[in-house]
Amino acid sequence: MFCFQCEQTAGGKACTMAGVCGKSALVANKQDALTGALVGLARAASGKKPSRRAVELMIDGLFATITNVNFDPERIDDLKRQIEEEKDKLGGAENFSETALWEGDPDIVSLRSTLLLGIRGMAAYAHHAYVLGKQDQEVNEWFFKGMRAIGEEHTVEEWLDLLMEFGHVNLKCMALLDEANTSAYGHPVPTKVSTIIEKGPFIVISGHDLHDLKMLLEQTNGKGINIYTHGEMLPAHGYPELKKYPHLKGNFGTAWQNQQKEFMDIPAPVLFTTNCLMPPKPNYSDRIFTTAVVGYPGLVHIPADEKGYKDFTPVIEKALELGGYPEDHVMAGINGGTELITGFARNTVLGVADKVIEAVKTGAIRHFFLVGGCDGAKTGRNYYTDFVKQTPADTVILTLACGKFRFNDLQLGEIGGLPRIMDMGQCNDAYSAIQVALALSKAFNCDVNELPLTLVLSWYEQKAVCILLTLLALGIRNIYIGPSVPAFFSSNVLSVLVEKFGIKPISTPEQDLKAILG
Ligand code: FS2
Ligand code: SF4
Repeated sequence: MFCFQCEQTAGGKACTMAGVCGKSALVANKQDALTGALVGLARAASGKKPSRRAVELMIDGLFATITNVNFDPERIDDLKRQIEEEKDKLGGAENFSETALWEGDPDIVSLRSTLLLGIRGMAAYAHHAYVLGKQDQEVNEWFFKGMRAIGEEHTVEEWLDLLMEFGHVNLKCMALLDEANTSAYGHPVPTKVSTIIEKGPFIVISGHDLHDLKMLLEQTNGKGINIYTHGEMLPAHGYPELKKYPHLKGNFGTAWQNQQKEFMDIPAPVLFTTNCLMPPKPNYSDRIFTTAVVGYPGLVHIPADEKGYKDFTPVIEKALELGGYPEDHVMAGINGGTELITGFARNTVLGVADKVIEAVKTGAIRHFFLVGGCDGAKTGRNYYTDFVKQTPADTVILTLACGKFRFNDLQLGEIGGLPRIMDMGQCNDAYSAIQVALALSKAFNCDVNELPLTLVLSWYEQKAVCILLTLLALGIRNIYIGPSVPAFFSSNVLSVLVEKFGIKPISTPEQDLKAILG
């Protein structure tokens, strides 16, 4: 096996024996073969219109290879079989050799991998949008174009052009998902979220898929079962059409890497709608359920029927059987806080744009930081907690994705009635952050790079890759990135990124804050 797609890759280089994430060599090799088959599907579709099924298989095949999504060799085989069926319907084509994916000149491997990993990330967003009935032709076509490109030779310049083109397409895909989520559930509003788990039966729902949450809320309505979000599902509390359910009670635990500790002997089932699933420990594995493209051998999987409906009865029965905690159970955040606040997506922030602009003009707000991205297990990630703690009182922290659990329970006070930490949502809500930045640059009549705004990003998996490529394609410079530089950036590719875009690996909070604030 060879896999270097995530931040925790072995030795900071590559997993070659087994994945640090728990992915076996068998599954890694099958995922490579699946990727080769997706290139084959893209080749077969060249000059033709792929069916809706072919598009969805392209998306789901890519999504299934994202870190911490699918560990089940049989499910990967089954996906590949279906993809090849669709490929044959399109007249057939040769698959790309799976070993060729990671072989060749180190710079070319780096560029090809960056594109492939970005496309995998975008597939997750396209999946969430299509289950809500939203597709975009340009985005769909680009999956095929991009996967064909993966199987071809290109010069360094051509690869860089492809990466920038992809960045723009991913912005479209994030816009599509934003449209899908907000048209289905309304625009998020600021919402306080409790971390106290009330006594009685409950279900924990993890991952990013709001449609799955909605179906679960409907099926548990009036049944005496409370629903708690976990990880990236936290921002769901801000959506009017989801928060209206009184049994959507609060949030359970922190970010994904703590699940093996937090789920220990949990008296409730946990439903994983997407990443980040870790191999479950025996003391709770009977309580983990998967759905959509998530998979792990031995876990109960809830499939969708032809119309996309899912019957969550096994999860509901498990919740009633386990019964929940006998008394209210407090699950404080990393810093001891028991109340979180979310819902500061673009509509809310732009709704108070006048206030924000005024605060900048009067100097009440000196600087904005977007401290966002993935969480992970590395100790170096304390950087993000310390960074936020050390930001001066006249600065605002916008955040998104699961990295926020490092600091979202801190009480940092307010500026002019606005909290100093504003949770904009999930990783895909980077779209909201981009819209806010563009609106501010318009209001101040300056380039985005001239705004008093610095992006301090943490990465872990491939959605961070697609977002980074979008930011670069938009010309956003001087992004801080950590906790480490991706293993798939060769030293030459990294040099280009540093030179062209001013990308900066994080150092220490003290040093970086000093450099940013002068
Ligand atoms: Fe966190 Fe994991 Fe959101 Fe990533 S829950 S690292 O998938 O996409 O962010
Ligand atoms: Fe290793 Fe990450 Fe790949 Fe898992 S996803 S095998 S941890 S590089």
